[in-house]
Amino acid sequence: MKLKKTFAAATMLAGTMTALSFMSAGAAQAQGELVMYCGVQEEWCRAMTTAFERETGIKVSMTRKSAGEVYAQVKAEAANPRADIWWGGTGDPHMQAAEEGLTVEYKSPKMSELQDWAVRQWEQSKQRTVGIYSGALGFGYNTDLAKSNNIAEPKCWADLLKAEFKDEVQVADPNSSGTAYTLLATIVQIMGEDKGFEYLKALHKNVNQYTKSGAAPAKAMALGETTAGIAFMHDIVTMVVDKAPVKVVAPCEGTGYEIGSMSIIKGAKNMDNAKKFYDWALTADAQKLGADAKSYQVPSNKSTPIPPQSPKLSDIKLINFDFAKYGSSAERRRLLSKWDNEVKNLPK
Ligand code: S7P
Repeated sequence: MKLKKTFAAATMLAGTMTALSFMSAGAAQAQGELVMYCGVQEEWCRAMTTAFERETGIKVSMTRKSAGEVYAQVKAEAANPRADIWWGGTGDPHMQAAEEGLTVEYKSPKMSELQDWAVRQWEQSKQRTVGIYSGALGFGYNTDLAKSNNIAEPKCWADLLKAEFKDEVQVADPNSSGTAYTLLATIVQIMGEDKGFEYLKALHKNVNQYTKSGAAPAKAMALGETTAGIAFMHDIVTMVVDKAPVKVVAPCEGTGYEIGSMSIIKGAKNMDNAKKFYDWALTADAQKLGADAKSYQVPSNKSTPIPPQSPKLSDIKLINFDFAKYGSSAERRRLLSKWDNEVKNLPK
């Protein structure tokens, strides 16, 4: 009987201790994790993940997706968010998420270290997204293919409409890709909406594939799968650095650019860690990791050296891109659905 009681007490104590240790393991786990949605190239996403884990001991669970896809996922998960931080990708879906209350205000102590354009992005989004890098849109062409097909060097957006580029231009779908949405907004701003859509319809005739990711056309060009590809110029430079027979073009009519952004997800389960990552990602040292991963955007921290390979923004004819308008929820939805209805499914 006594033995039975002692056994019962011991079992209860063991049960309580197991429960306590399980709870504290749970708490320690919650303190030590961060779920990141990452919008840049996989190599840079992984470099950021590894460096942050090493510096803080916080375990990062990272998923790489294109900008429009991350936005769609964050929106779908709004009632029970899975991610804590959304790092990278073009600014427009970050702006849309900010307007729709999917992300939260945050003022990092690192704000004073940032370029004006990065701070402007933060101000325009009511402190819900911040600029982490910038880069210009352009296109490139495979010099070997152009030579063997007798195609003259394209220099302007208009050149991509020429008959010799029939089925030889690749670009992403603006619904999934921030790069392709930047193209859509750029063309509309340069040409006006009516002429801009005429241009996109004519371009459609020469497009061989609308890819999901914005950098895919740069990779396809490098592999000789398409003669021309529209992408951010820095993504094409990565191919050149890897010795692909590819030339980068800054279009003669002028071009748009991006402010790659970072936002904290509303309802983040690891809010403190999201803020820790946010502050760290704005430091000069963290921003150096981009160039190490062959990503040649212009960093937003004023003390991070601009990689020598980065296309020089001051040498490119940049348009006065209206980030507030083209990042607004209504305008983004309107333009995307117009592109779906009037361009995407046009017969060739
Ligand atoms: O590859 C880097 C980069 O171009 O990717 C981001 C952008 O969202 C493009 O990816 P998607 O078009 O697939 O969304 C850019 O912000 C970044 O410079």
